[in-house]
Amino acid sequence: MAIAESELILNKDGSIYHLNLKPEHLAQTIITVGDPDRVDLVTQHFETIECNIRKREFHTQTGIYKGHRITVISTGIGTDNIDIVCNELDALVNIDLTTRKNKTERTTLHIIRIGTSGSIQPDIPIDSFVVSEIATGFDSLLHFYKSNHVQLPEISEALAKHIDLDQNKSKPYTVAYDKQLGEHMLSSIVQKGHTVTNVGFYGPQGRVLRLPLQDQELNTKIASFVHEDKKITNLEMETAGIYGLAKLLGHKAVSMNAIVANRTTGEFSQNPKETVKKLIKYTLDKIVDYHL
Ligand code: R1P
Ligand code: URA
Repeated sequence: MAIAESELILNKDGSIYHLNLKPEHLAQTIITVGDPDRVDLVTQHFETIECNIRKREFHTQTGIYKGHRITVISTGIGTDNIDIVCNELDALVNIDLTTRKNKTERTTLHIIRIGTSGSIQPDIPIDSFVVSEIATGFDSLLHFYKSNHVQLPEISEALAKHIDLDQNKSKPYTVAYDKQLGEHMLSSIVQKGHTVTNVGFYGPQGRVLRLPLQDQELNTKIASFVHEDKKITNLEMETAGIYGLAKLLGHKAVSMNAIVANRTTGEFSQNPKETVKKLIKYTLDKIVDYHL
């Protein structure tokens, strides 16, 4: 059955609705970043850039780095945007946009997030790097899909119990990285972690400016949760959504976090851009030796 025009929306030039991309614009290796301006920080290392397309917060460039074709796309902030980016990227490779039908042969994308994050452990310092081995989402994105088979419910349930989750908040969901891709990203300067994906930057991450929180102990409780001898390491806003949708759609994903804030010491990086730049170069070179 062809997918209706209201469901798979194409622009007049045949590009997909929000991302404004056509299938030929996309490489199989995709780096996602939150900030549209960070796309140039990645592609400044490229030998060539074949396209530069921008609509709303979605800024895309595809080019060649050390002989490898890579697409870099900004997602903006939050898993609501991740829903759009993952579904539209997948449609570009796995749906025939002319017939509006699923292709019989599937393409697997390698999706690598490079983003900033806040540590919630004193021993994970600012300007260090974390690969999310596990991501737990406190948004509710994955619950809108049939997704039990990709989730790790024992972790979500134990965490919900440990923090005495308020019943008005959505149930957490937990998904792992692609093991092979994720382990390849490790080194002496990049450690594994368990990332919590929050539905906001302030209240949902326990920040108080002027508004009191429903549970002011939430971060402390999250930080003291232990699963198989491992603690939750960091907070950000996209990883669990990326991991969940990538697994459901048959893609491989990993999230690389540049720690710019330490929520236990109250420190913020003196030079977050430099830290992000280091993680970008590191990740690009790891992608090249993965032979994607
Ligand atoms: C909040 O400042 C933003 O920073 C982090 C969070 O996930 C959120 O998107 O990632 P980026 O630096 O990739 O945007
Ligand atoms: N991004 C987040 O989501 N949280 C932080 O504390 C820092 C970056």
